[in-house]
Amino acid sequence: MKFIVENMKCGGCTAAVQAKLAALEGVASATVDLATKTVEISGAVDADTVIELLTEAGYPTELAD
Ligand SMILES: [Cu+2]
Repeated sequence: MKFIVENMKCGGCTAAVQAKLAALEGVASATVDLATKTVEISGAVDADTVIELLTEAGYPTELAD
């Protein structure tokens, strides 16, 4: 699953997003790309759960493609 995550502006942001996702049950791996503001997630996790988690953390998120 690929997401577009707004508001990621520096390494601190990507680290925060990465940490949020790592703590989320069902996430096998999460790759955060600052340049393209995208996050690629694999694992058994619901897209809406990811969107809600990151949006509430201050990073408005939507599903890519
Ligand atoms: Cu930042």
